Amino acid sequence: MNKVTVIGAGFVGATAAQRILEKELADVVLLDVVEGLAQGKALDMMQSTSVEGFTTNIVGTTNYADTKKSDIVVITAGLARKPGMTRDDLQAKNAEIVGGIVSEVVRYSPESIIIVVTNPLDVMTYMTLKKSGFPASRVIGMAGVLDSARYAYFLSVETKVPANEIQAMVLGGHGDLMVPLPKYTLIKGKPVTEIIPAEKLNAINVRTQNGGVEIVNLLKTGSAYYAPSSSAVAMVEAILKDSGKVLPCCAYLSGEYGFQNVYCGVPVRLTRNGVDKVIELQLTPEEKEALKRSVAQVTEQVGKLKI
Ligand code: TXD
Repeated sequence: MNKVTVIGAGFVGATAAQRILEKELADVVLLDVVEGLAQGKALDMMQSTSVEGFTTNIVGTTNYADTKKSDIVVITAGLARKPGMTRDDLQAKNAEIVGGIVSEVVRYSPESIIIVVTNPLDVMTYMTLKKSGFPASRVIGMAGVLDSARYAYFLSVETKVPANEIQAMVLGGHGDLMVPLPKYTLIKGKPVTEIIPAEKLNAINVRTQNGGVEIVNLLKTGSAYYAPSSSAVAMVEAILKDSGKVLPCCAYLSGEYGFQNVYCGVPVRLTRNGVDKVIELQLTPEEKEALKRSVAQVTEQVGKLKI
């Protein structure tokens, strides 16, 4: 059986653990610093086995020894964004948290693939690469699947086409400057630009860019976790099943799209080894410019890291 460790037993971590269990993708180790939190949630999930019928197992712990030899480690630990708090406010605190976690992951699961979820996503993923010393193929961030899923949902509401028949594509950093790509977004195989008038489409693009904030403002405390956990688990599934599926992920660029030494949301082919290939789409000059702005923002934030 595959083994996936989820670090952080908060909203995203616990929901991701539940989805992995119920899909029977792997046995799960759920780890949190708060004594009893991961243990309690794991016990609760195990008590649902006879009802749900899954055969996978979950252990809750505060001890990294239990995470030994994980195939994948999903890092969700950190502070969540509160209303009025920007992603940037989170950076210093979460860098400290994620930095500490990465040392333990390297120690106990040196062959693992790390999926970073903690915000600010692109910066945390870059830091994880540098701290772990892992090859870039084994350090991936989750953002693009979520941003594209949000885009697909908004487009489905507009067109009344079920979201699972919409192939949405959003690139760039996981921030206000992310880049929805209408040309590569297909509704029943047709580019969305041929279906939705430009003005309406623009409004949907903007709503997608603010997708996280909209939910933070509604919830008042905490941030989104159902779609984020689904998105992280989609990456886990593609990797464990060696599917070769192309998903938009936060991946390391070494020349692709004209960028070097930076993490950015791009389509990647996922296999059992992690990122098998970065897929380069043909972008319009405007999209290229938007991607450049998004990457510049990430690079600026990375510059503030103490690594
Ligand atoms: O698209 C994306 N990448 C994101 C990112 C979508 C949604 C949420 N995103 C970010 O994930 C969010 O901004 C946060 O940085 C993380 C986790 O969000 P979540 O909503 O799960 O936050 P919680 O519920 O506060 O859970 C965080 C848990 C909590 O239980 C803490 O006790 C724990 O992290 N924590 C730790 N666990 C282990 N080790 C350490 N050091 C640690 N510090 C805190």
